[in-house]
Amino acid sequence: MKSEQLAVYFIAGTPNCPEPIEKVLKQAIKGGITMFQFREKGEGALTGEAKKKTALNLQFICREAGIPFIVNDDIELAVQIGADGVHIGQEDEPASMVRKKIKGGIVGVSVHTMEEFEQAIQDGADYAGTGPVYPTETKLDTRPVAGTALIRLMKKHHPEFPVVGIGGITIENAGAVIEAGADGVSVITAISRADDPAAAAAQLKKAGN
Ligand code: TZP
Ligand code: MG
Repeated sequence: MKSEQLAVYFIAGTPNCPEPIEKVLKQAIKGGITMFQFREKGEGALTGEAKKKTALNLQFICREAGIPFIVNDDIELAVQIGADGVHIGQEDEPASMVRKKIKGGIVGVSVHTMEEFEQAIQDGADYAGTGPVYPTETKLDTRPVAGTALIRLMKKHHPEFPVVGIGGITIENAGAVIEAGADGVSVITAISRADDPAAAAAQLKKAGN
C-alpha cells in the first residue's frame, strides 16, 4: 500500500453513525477520505447477514470511489466478500497468518509499544495504527493515552513504515499527529458525528498538508 492512503482514514460502524452509515460514508468520501474501515462493534452492532449486507453496501461505495475498504477483526467476512484488507489488534491472530488468508490484501495492526511495532513489521503488516493518541470515549477498553511521543519514536526507527494515529483525533489536534511523523489520522467521531462529515473530512485532510 501507499502511505498516502492513510492520510484521512475514516473508521465507522453503524453504532457510530447518527444517520445511515452508507450516507455518512458517501459524505466522508466527498470530503476526501483516503481509506475506510468497517468496524461494527458495541451496543446495537449488526451481526450475521445484516452485517454482511451492510459491509457489501459500504464496499461498493468505496469501490466506486476508488478507496480501500478494510474490515476490522472479522477476517472471515473480509475473505468472504473480498475486502481490500483487514485491521487486527494484539488479541487477534498474528499478521503473518492473516496475510495468508487474505492473499494480496492490506493488513493493518494496532500497536501500543515499540515491541509490538517491531513485531508487526516482522509479521509482514502493511501499516500500524497506534493510540489512543488523545482521550476518547468511542472505545472503552483502550490502553492509556499515549500522546504523540510513540509515533515520533516509531518514525525515528522506521521512517518508511506507514503509521497512522488513532484516538480522540479532531480537526484541532490532527496537525500535531502529522507533525509527530504519522502518515495520517484515523478518526471515528470527528467525521461520523460531525454536523457536516464532508467538511470535517476536508478539514482533517487540510491539517495534514
Ligand atoms: N482504537 C483506539 S482509540 C479508538 C480505537 C478504535 C477509537 C477512536 O475513536 P475516536 O472517536 O476517533 O476517538
Ligand atoms: Mg480488534
